[in-house]
Amino acid sequence: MTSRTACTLALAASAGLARAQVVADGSFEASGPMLPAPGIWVGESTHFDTPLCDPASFGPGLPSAARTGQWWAWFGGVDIAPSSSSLEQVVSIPSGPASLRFYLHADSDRPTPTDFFRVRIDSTPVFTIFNTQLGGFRDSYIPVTIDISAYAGASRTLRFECQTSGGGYLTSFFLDDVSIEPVGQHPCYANCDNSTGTPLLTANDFQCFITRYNNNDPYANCDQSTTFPLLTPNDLQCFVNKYVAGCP
Ligand SMILES: [Ca+2]
Repeated sequence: MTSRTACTLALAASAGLARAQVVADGSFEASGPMLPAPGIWVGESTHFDTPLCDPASFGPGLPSAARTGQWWAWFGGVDIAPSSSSLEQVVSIPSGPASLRFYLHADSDRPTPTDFFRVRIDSTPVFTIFNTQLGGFRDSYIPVTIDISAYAGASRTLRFECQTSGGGYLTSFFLDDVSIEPVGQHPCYANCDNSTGTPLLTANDFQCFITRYNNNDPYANCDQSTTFPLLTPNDLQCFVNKYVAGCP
């Protein structure tokens, strides 16, 4: 092992530890610079070394960018031939309710639903989106939150995968900021600011909700909707209802 490789591995390890998260290197900043060697994320791609990229990898004219940092994952992006690509890592999900969260941005000029982006836990698909379902994902990164409580309390393989069919049509899915978070940090949902005083619910909770809504925080998906956009005026009404109902 060369000293440079050892240094890179040490940096990657410290980056993972610093975050202390279930998903290591969720922003791909540690794995990207390790190319073409496998990093914390293990990637496969039909036409490239890996789905991971940064601006220096592809030069000018990129259709997207990292949501945070310099690195993100670009699935698809080939119009002359079919493509298949994936990224995966083994995660140890603590017991209890848990959510998988990631940010997705996408584009496609294909009129038929043949290209898709899919998330699997072990072999089970937990999220699939086809190129004809992109909606607001075309405009910017949008957070996606998936209840993965059924997979908690064990080591699982978290896998993102994509298949596109080429033929002159271009479909791209861009991924960044993957995390797995415990659910239930808010024992009483309406107590957005996690205050402990009396009264428990105050105007601060409204302000807190609005701020998190504007930041596209999955917390603000009060009605637990799964269609896009995830955050709608229904969520504000939902929050008001929970606020009025009070906390036990
Ligand atoms: Ca990133």
